[in-house]
Amino acid sequence: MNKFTGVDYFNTDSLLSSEELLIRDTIRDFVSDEIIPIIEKYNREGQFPMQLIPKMAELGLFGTTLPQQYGCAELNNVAYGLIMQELERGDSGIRSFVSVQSALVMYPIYTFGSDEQKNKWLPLLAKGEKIGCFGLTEPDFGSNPGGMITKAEKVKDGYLLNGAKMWITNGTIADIAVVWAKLDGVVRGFLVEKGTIGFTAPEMKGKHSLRASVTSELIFDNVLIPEENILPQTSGLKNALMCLNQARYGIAWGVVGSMMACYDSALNYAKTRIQFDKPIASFQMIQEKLVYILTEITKAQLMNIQLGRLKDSGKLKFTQVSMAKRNNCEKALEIARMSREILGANGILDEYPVMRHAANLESVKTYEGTHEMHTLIIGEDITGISAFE
Ligand code: TGC
Ligand code: FAD
Repeated sequence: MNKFTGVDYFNTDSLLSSEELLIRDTIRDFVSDEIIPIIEKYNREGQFPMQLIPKMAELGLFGTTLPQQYGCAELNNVAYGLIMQELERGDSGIRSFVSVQSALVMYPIYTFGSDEQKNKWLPLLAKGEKIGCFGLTEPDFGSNPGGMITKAEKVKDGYLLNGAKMWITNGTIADIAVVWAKLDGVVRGFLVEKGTIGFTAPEMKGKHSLRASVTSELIFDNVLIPEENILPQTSGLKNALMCLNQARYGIAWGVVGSMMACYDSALNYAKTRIQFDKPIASFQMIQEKLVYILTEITKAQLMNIQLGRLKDSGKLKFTQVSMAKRNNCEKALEIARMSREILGANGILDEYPVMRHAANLESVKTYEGTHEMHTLIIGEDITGISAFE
């Protein structure tokens, strides 16, 4: 197979610094050498490749933008985005693992945690010696997390936690769960450690999507959380939503990796597949699809770079993140389906990555806020009128 050299019709590389390019290329090689050769097997078996965790830690992929004092790489947000893009070219499940560890576990501990919590957990999470998960969604509250019924009650030695979370990435393999629950009606964040009495995290089975990622329920049955495990700076749903911004930002970049993988596969296939005595790439309707795909990749790349520069300058609005997440996930799924069409019957085989990406992207379009939720978030921003209810 030819070495993947990227997709860059508008020379967007010229908008990146030499350090950003070096980081991108390092992760690109890691994905080509260590993820792509094994991912179909793990996807088929419904397993997460745990052996990648120390290698990803060594590459500085956990908590990438956080300070070096915690053992993190302290890179800028564009570099972080490029890392997400390259990982998702391998598989959305691998990018999900890194997203959750970085954006949904290390970020809230760093932003809302005490010094003790930061010093204890961040270095271990950066080294991949501990794995985290993030519990917001409940069986009956997905798009509307503010309705959550998981509840914490103040008791003598800490807090008693009761309730359940569902669809939690990494739940079963996590050492620490960042769990959102209502305390006296106010949403607060809690660190729930594996092995705490009354806490279980069974894996959810039967997924057709994100098969190389662990998805779990979290069940809390009178779980006693020690006083030192509440995230002290949390005081409302807004804090959980701030974490989502970090993860949605990574997804907006990540799905461009899926787009590139599908485009690369479809273009190579179209140039070599002969029908009616010609390569199918010579037919106008195939070319139209390839041009559409490349145009959407280019638009997403340009959007992401500006998104990243805004984030690095501290000017990014969460509604702008919603626009990028909404657009790029929708286009990535469309591109995966179109690429599958170009590959004809071969497109359904796991010899090619497109069907796996298409299946994964169904989840990616849904989690971190569905397409409809992001439409309503942007709609509210531009009209001043909430259409949620
Ligand atoms: P609402 O009244 O709109 O907002 C409450 C307060 O929060 C503010 N806000 C945000 N702040 C920062 N970032 C954001 N993204 C924010 N969105 C809203 C808002 O301005 C308000 O502030 P204030 O000062 O006025 O109080 O809240 P609502 O209860 O009406 O809910 C609407 C909302 C935004 C929650 C809903 O639209 C939404 O986003 N639903 C989607 C839920 C979601 O995305 N869940 C994700 C779960 S985690 C996950 O999926 C991980 S996937 C992991 C993987 O990669 O594998
Ligand atoms: P629902 O909220 O029930 O929505 C169903 C449909 O109704 C959707 O199409 C939705 O857009 C639409 N809808 C809802 N309300 C409205 C409205 N007002 N107007 C118009 N349409 C509406 N959550 C976590 O907390 N942590 C995780 O780590 C995590 N990982 C996940 C991993 C996977 C593989 C998946 C699939 C999900 C994960 N989630 C996680 C959960 C995810 O965030 C939710 O699935 C998502 O927020 C949507 O919630 P829901 O599935 O309950 O759909």
